[in-house]
Amino acid sequence: MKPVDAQVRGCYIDGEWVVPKKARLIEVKNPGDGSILAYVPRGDREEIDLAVKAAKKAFHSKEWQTFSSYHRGKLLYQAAEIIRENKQELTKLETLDVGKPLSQSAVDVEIAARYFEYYAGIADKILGETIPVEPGIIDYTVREPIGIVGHIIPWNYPLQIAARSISVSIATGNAAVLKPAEDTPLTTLKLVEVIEPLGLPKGILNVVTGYGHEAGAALSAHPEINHITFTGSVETGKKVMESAAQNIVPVTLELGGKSPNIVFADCNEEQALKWVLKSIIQNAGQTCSAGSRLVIEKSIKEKFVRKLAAAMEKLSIGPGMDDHDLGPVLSKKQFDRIQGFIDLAKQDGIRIVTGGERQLVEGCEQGYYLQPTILDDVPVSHDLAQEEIFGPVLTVTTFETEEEAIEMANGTPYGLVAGIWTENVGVAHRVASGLQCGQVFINHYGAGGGIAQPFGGYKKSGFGREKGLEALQNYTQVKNVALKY
Ligand code: TXE
Repeated sequence: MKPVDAQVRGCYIDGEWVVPKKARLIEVKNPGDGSILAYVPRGDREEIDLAVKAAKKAFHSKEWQTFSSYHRGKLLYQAAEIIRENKQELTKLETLDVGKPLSQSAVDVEIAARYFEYYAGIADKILGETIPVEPGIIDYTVREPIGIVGHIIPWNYPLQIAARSISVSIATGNAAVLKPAEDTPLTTLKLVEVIEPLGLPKGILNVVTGYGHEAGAALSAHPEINHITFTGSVETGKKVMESAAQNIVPVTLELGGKSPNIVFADCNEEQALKWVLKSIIQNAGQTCSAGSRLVIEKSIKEKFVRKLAAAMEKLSIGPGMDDHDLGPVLSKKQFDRIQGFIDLAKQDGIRIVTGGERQLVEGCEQGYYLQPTILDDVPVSHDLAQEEIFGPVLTVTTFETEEEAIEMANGTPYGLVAGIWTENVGVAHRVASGLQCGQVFINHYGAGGGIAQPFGGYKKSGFGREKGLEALQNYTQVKNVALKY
């Protein structure tokens, strides 16, 4: 695989690939074996400013203002086709950059293409309303683009989130500036490279690579952006919100979770086992919606956890390029963070049912591989049951009544996703209604594929919704027009 050549590619600003004059570079590493994949520019305030100014000029240009919604949609459909034509290369690049198994990266590429198709179809269906205020007045609303949207992208699903950001921004008629995560910028750059020939007006789409505290901070504090979308940690989300507040810029924040799978004794055990497992090992647990807490009815806990542990012990661990069940975690920083939580479990005498150790993989000594881990009977208030671990680590807590299950599920600062496992429809809907979170799956985890379903958090998981039609609220603003005749 030929790495992205930073000397040639650099940042994408105003329709040009530019390497900043200072040419300070960031090493991009392969989490699988620690090797260097590429170098990208360490953009900061200066490059962000150039990108925002280019976006602003492009947004107000006659070319963009007269670019019909039909043509925006058509271009997005073509982008989806191009993504599929480049599926192999994007898949490999995502695996090299993030570490996830090839089969999971292939799904990410398909989802990226589908975001473009979904929002392509919407481009010419962003409707206003007429409002019957009083006789002699015609009153209507127009949903207009918000302007320049800044997107701060995380490292765990970089291609999917870049595709979502670009497709919805363009569909709604905005201009975009993307800041990929410093660890995983390669598929965002590749995506922009492959769709470049479609001929978007210069400056409508820009990418500045760089560190969060430099390029990311400069983007969220820029006075000329009109909206910012951020996916990442609560701590960084607060900083983004504070900066945006200085300029009265609205933000959409997706800040992760501590999502429970609530398993009742009458569940379909086979399905529950399958999805509880999948939801914690997907992308080595580095997923905002990971099912990281098993909240289970006491009477079936022992048997269920035993079977779950047996299934975990059968999983293969190794480089994403060999498509194992579990790849490495992203970096030493992430590994140390997860290991810190496992050490805490040991220190506090919490039973480790399985896992809990680093997995050495031959030939990949510089990669950070972790055994999938189950921590039993974790008290609800313990840090392990409260904080996002962001690794393949599942905590187990038991309940005896439905009310207790709801209370436990809601008992963290987060509120992103929850799974409910029961054959009783009444219980399923009562529990769903009692949950304080943005998305509930019943007898599945991830049903529906995500693209058309609004996604976002309650409580500290953030606010605003990405995906689906709901996302259009963030990317448009409403103008009311009244005419007296
Ligand atoms: O996140 P950061 P990190 C959680 C997860 C993980 C923890 C730390 O628990 O273990 O966060 O990961 C940019 N102004 N999630 O340190 O810092 C940064 O460059 C503006 C959950 O990687 O939030 C990157 O592009 N931007 C999660 C993005 O923010 C800044 C996904 C995310 O980085 C910035 C990722 C600043 N001051 C981590 N500092 C999810 N919700 O899925 C950094 N960034």
